[in-house]
Amino acid sequence: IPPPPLYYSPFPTGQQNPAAMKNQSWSFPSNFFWGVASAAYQVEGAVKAEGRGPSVWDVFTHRVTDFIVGNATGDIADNQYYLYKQDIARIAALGVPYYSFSISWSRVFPFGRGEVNEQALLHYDDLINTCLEYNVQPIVTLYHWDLPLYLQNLYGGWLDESYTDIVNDYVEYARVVFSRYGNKVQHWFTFNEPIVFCGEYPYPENYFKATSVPVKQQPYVCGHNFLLAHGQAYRLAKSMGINGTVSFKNNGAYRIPLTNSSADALATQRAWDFNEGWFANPVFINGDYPQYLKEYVSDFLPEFTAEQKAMINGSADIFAEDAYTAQFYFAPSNTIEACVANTSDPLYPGCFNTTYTYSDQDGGWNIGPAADPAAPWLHKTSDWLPAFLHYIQDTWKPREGVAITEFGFGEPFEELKTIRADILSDPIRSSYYHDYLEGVLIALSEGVNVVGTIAWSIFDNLEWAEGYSVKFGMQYVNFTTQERFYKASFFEYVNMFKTYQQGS
Ligand code: LGS
Repeated sequence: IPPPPLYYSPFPTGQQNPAAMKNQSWSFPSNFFWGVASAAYQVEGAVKAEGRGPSVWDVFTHRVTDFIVGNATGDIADNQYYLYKQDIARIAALGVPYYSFSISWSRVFPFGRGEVNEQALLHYDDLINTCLEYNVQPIVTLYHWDLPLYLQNLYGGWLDESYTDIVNDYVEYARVVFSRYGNKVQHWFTFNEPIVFCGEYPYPENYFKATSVPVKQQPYVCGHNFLLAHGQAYRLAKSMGINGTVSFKNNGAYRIPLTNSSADALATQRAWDFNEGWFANPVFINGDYPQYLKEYVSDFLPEFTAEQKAMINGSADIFAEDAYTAQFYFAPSNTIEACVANTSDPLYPGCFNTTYTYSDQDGGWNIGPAADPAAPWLHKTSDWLPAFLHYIQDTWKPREGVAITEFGFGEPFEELKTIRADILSDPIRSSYYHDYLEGVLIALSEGVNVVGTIAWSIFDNLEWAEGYSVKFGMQYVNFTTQERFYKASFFEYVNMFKTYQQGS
């Protein structure tokens, strides 16, 4: 276990006393949950260990050519399947109270359905119990994109047009996990970022069973299955009386009209509908898809029965948003009528255009919009984040508040300097976390019910199609030796809570 943390500041004078910098009118409530995150395929490794079955990501990484930067795989990744005890000890040593991770479905059910693999459950028993022994509360996501390969080939996975097989298999998996850990987990997430696994990753025909669903329709079939599976899992959890909140992780960006024209306002509203609203309106408003989805892609949208609407409506306790950044929106130059027909991208049907403005000092990753001629007031994350949190609360009115379940800073060419034996400096990520949490504090002071923040990520890991080329970690990992090193941003993150959380 490493030594107790010191305070490291990204700010010019170097180490500072956080108390001296404290804004007295800000605070995190005492029950605010905060921690760090990972996901099974990105960190576990051990892909053939103890009866794990393959997932679609084993195919993406091993079979699909030119898809993953550097032909990287998750075969070993951070080897967390074996190193979890030290990993939990390292976060506990910094006083991190929550660890958010996902469970691998194809470990628990190597074929996605059928026999449960008890060895996998013994592993997760120990992972969860180790967290609890260290006083780190586990937060569990059931599905972070690693679909058991067998189900992809059996009925097309999330493209299952019966809308029953995939839903039933998922809900059965959820039942096994809920009944094993229901009383040990304070926050459950059924799914991570449906828009990503439904829209962003292709299922190349050569590698999976061919599907009869046309490409343009695929995201909407997948999204429909997601909503049914999520809703049923939520109802199941409640009927089992499990402890803890149950929600799904939605994702996106704060969407800002580029100008104050009504065309840009409309384009921005369409973007909300095609992104967060696609899933949030059914779950938080009325059990049904938002207006612009119905208007523009009605041909692709399956319908819910009245019973299904009632089941989906209200099926989340908190609104969980993975919120990294903001985007400007402007009206497309083509006519709105043509926007669906004109595009080959099924997910973003040309009904709005987007632009990011980056602060480019870091080599490309956006750390929040830099000043844009259209919005000269916007310089950093804390300028837009409170508005985003207000927007979520006002639009979707979650019963138990809003949580930011991922935020973080990805660095493509990360150069780290040693500042102490075990600590490396990453000043841009440090100021990202500092500034972002100031945005959360401002929102709290303005009355938004923000209930938690989870930083992505516990350490560098397999960044999906980017392989190991983009680093999001608050710890650096030497992938040859599997040694971990804290980055200074981790201390910045922790110290914001030491400074501002009531009772800390
Ligand atoms: O590792 C993933 C992280 C990294 O950044 C994680 O598995 C996902 O759940 C999540 O999508 N993650 C993520 N999202 C950032 C999206 C930022 C959008 C801005 C893109 C600008 C070019």
